[in-house]
Amino acid sequence: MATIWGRATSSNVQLAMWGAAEVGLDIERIDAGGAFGGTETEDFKAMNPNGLVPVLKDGDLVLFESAAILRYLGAQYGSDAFWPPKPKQRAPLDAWAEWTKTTLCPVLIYQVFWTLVRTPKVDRDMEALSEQVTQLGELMSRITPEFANKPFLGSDHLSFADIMFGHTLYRYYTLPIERPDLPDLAAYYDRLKARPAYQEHIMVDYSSLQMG
Ligand SMILES: N[C@@H](CCC(=O)N[C@@H](CS)C(=O)NCC(=O)O)C(=O)O
Repeated sequence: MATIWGRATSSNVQLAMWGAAEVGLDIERIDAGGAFGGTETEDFKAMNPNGLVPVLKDGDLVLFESAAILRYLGAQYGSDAFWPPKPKQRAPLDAWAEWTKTTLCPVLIYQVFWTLVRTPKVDRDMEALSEQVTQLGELMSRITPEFANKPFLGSDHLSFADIMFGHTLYRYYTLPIERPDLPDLAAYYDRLKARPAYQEHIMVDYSSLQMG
């Protein structure tokens, strides 16, 4: 059985766990990070010198970085739909996966979510937040045409790109922010919410992270 270290409230852990579930990998999760600690030990640092979660152990392979973990799971265990073997089919999906990690997540997670959840009310920069929320809506509008004619991200079937992008939507739709009206995106989110693995690994209550 493979193992992932990381607390269930971490979005990066969530995407690794959801990916593992969708490729059918039998996996156990060990709480680490946040209030659970355990990431500063020598043993943990030997697995991830950054002292961050998630970390995957699969046989003799130990891997950190959630995106690398997801791509490994896809390549090693995914179906041809989840991880298209032809680079020319996979690369356009990977473009949106990479965009999610490098363009969307910095705004959604490290700005908006961080301000509204992980920052005490008195310290929140509401002016900056307003601009970030507008930017976030623009980014979501940018990817939404991908769902106009396909049920999943650029595909008729769920792929690794849906794991990378789709995991962000639970936070996007549950944060108390204004959102542009994007029916195709909302319908896609409904399709994800119907999946048991999404319910189990992504729709995780994050109120324990909330600062007053
Ligand atoms: N780029 C890394 C970022 C990992 C990361 O920042 N993990 C956070 C949780 S989302 C963490 O370990 N924070 C410290 C902690 O939870 O103790 C990845 O995608 O895996």
